[in-house]
Amino acid sequence: MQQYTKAEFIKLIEDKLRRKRSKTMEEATENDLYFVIASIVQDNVMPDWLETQKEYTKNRNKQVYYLSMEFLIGRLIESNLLNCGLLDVANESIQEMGFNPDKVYNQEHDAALGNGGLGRLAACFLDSIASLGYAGHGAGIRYRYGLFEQRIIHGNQVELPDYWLKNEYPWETRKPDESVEVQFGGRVIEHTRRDGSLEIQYVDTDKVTAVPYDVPVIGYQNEVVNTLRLWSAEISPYDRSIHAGAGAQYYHHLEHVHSIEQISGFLYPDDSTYEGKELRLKQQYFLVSATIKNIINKFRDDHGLPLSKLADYITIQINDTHPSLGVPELMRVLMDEEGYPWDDAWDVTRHVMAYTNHTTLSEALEKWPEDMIRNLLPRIYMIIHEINERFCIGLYYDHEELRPHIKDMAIISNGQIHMAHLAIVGSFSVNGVAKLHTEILKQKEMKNFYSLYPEKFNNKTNGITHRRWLLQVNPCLSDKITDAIGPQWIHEPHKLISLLRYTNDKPFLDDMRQCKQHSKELLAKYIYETQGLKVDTGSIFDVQIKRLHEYKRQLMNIFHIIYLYNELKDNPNMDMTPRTFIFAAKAAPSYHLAKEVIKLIHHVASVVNFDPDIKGKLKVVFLENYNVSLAEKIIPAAEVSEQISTASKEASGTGNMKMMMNGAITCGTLDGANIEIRDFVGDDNIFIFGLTSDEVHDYYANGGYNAQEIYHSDPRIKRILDQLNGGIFGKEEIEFKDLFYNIMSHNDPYFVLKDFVPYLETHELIERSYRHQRDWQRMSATNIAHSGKFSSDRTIREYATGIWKL
Ligand code: CR6
Repeated sequence: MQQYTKAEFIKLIEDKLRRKRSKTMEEATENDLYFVIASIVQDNVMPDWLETQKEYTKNRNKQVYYLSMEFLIGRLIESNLLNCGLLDVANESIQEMGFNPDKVYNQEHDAALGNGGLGRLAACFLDSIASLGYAGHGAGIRYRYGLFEQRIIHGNQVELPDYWLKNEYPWETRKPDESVEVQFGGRVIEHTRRDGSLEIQYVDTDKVTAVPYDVPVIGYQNEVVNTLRLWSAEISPYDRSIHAGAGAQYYHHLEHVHSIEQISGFLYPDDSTYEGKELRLKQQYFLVSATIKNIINKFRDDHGLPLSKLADYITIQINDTHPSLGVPELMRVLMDEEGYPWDDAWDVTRHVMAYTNHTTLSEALEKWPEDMIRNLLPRIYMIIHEINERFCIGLYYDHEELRPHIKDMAIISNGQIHMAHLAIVGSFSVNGVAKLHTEILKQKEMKNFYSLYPEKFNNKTNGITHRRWLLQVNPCLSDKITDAIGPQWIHEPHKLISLLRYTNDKPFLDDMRQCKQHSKELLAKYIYETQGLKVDTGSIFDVQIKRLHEYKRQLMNIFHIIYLYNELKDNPNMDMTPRTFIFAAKAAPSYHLAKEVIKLIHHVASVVNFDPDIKGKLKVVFLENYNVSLAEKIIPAAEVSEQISTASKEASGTGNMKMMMNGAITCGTLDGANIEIRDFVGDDNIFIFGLTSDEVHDYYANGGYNAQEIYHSDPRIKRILDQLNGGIFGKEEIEFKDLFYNIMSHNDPYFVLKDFVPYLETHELIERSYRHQRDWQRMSATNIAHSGKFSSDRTIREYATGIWKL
């Protein structure tokens, strides 16, 4: 990748400004600068992008396609500059021109094509795949509207559409020549040919054109550029010509165009719950059908080999069950379009597809009504039906021990299609995303499948790209690390472990502390600028940022804040290190209880932050519109990382890894990847509390525990709940009866009260530990040292060697 001096770079900016924006330097705005710098980067990567693709074809590399309904890529400008080796020169040039680099980069609209962890994981994976030089690409949907923009009005979440494409998106290239057709609806006609084989025809289908938009995925200073291909749904040229007409016909035509464009219209704002909308099903099929056509066309062009060899060259990794229609779709193409008999097509399919499971929450395990698939995708339905028949018959005859379980394992049962079952049966690998999660899959949720296919199941603990989540977001800390242990950690993040030698090194610990202080000040400034609220930068910055969900238990966090408030009210002179509790979270628009929690946080903040008795010892901050860019501001400043899900519910978590990498100490339950963090850093460097996953399962098996009893026996807890229900936090028009009754009448399904006292005691320990700053910094350094294991480079190497065989 070409490198430049500052003078050369400024000259490039000047030229581009003139050509692309018809402006001189003097007239340029921040937005102009952003745009021209992005297009300089884009120009710069083009040769490497073409070269990388050529190389892959020439070397006949095996390629992986990461198929995902979500890619939460956030802004690309800084990470692209960083990966191209141009970040420093860009920063200096921007400054020289009298602008602030952050403000220029902030001009890029966050691309929020994802809900949360699963989408962000996909983005981190792409970064690692390219940075490690693997031949791997992303395939997703170019939603015109990403995840909604959150506004808070009087403490309530309000959703606004996120029209991220309102300005030109400089990173994408439209490739109309590579468009493919996707068909919905219609009827299937079967003819028996003379030789007895079956010919399948589809008639009266709705045809949609899938147009690809390619975004480069730039490896870290290695000249590798892979592709994230995002598909957009458009009306087919054929439809455009035959339906054009006058009068009513014209309006029908417009409606038809609209219904097609809806397919890539918006991202479902749902996280971990199953949203049974037909449009969502259309989106899923649109993604898999377009991608599989594209893969097959390219495979033909590149290799000229028969498709029976597909699995030697291609793996399709399906990100959760959302793209699991890839299984019947590949079968369909192989049989109906390529003439392969069932057994051969099945053999290819089962060796191409690999499935990652990201949740065991039953409400999030996708099931589609049989009728919906039958109507929308008649041929796909026939194939799923046949897969199911053959699977169940095979179980019956070949696995007597599983006979009693056939109805639980079937792909189609009770009028529903179980997508996880389809994904397991149709792929060669099934992986969970953290050790505990994979164990739960094997021993509980997918126990029968595990006994049938033990060889398919494996674990790949999640990871995060340390390039974005340390190098880019925390330059101060990154520099200090490099000063201490040299720059090798950037290429080999496991080398961060050398920091263990510095856990008693005063100068290093001082440096680290200074960086944290600097990040806290930047965040405090942002809080002040956005909310007018002053926070004490000497207080403990305690952070919980993630989607709002009952199982993540933001409610327990806010209960603890109420508890501290009550303690301070009773005893205003109580000796306590000041605390700033920082939240950011979006709730699914129709998730009532989650929205109530947001309202409660705001309500508590409005009382606590302004009560003079508290003497500034407690502050509660809720930052609006959580997204990747906001996370980048908060994470470097975090000191306590709240990872407090009900054990067994959080498959992995990735925020836990990001905060650990920036020196925060985890306060968490034994859930998801917290367990592995604990295993690496040791009990002394993490604050663990609460029920274990086995205990939670035992309670569920025995009908839960008795929440009422805790309420009546612990006055601290009773006081908090009463304050919500008619007391100071729930008076008159503001009341939180639903939250109250969910605990009291529905028996606290996420064990908030059950874990509350251990949580509170853990926080007392945290507060005491923070007083010993040297020890705290030692813990912090130990966490950073071990965080290299949670780089997505490690995860991707495991996928590449264990599953993809690249
Ligand atoms: N919500 C898990 O809940 C995990 C990510 C990525 C999630 C979370 O624990 O870290 O996936 N699951 O593996 C789903 O989205 C279904 C998530 O982001």
